[in-house]
Amino acid sequence: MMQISAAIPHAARFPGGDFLEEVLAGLSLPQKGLPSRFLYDEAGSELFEQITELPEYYPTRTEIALLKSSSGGLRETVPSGAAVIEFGSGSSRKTELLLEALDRPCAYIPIDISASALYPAAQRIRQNFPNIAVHPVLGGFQNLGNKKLPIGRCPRVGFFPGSTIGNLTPAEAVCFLRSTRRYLGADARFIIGADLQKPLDVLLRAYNDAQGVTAAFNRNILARINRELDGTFDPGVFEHQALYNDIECRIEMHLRPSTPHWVSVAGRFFEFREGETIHTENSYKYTVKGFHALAKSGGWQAIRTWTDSSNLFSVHVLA
Ligand code: AVJ
Repeated sequence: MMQISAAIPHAARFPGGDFLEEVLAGLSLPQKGLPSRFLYDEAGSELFEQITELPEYYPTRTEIALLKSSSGGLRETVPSGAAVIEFGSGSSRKTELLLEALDRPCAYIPIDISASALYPAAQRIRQNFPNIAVHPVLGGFQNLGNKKLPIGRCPRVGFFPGSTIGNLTPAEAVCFLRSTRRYLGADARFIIGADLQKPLDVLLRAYNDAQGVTAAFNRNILARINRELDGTFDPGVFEHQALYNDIECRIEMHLRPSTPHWVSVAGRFFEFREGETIHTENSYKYTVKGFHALAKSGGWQAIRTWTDSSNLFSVHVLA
């Protein structure tokens, strides 16, 4: 059996690699787990868009309101003529607010793992902002390494909204922040949305919605494995679980078979014992202070922060 130390960060255990290898490795762990980016195939990206409109899911609408009300401040803190590089851009819904807030942005580089989300969004931005050069990059945002940016010497601003940073463990987030610092260069700005700690009932409702959209989003990864990797999961047997881990300050999504279960994936067998789950996603919740400390460990300094009046969500400009 593969021995994988819990001390090795998620990103190192699951480098670039293909879906098959990562699924086999993840299902071989003592706590079965799948990298959360695999939730976002075409169906998953579509389900996530539906989540953002649920009454219980406060992050999207709160962040949009914050981006609108902070537009003057965003313009002040980002140099004119900047290139916007968005990590995990998805449908690029919030980007338009940023592009409208900034002074004559020159380019937009959306980076996303889902082609079905990335290319139509890039096309929409091109149409709505004819003066901005749009260069979509298909791929994960975590291992950009030496990928060159096609934007010459304009000032750079990273954009990482939606609390996607909450999918990373703090150790991974620090690695990511350090690598974006190298990637974006000195004098860059980085605009990040981070979800905040709040009463448990609000958090739990946001990840266990009444209509079951989040449950469908979570289970979709099993259908994807069945389809793409010749898997035999019975998605109907798996319950969606979202719980708050108050030691790590994170929501965890799990899939839990309601009966003892075994499956095969690409000809390999995996057994689920009583109570065993697949851990599919983390969503870390920060305090403003905690997020500033994280940014500092990643080599950045928070120069502006906005929160809504109910303290649900925060938007930060890092320099
Ligand atoms: C896109 C990762 C920010 O963690 O809130 C929503 C994903 N998962 N409901 C989040 C998600 C379940 C979302 N992020």
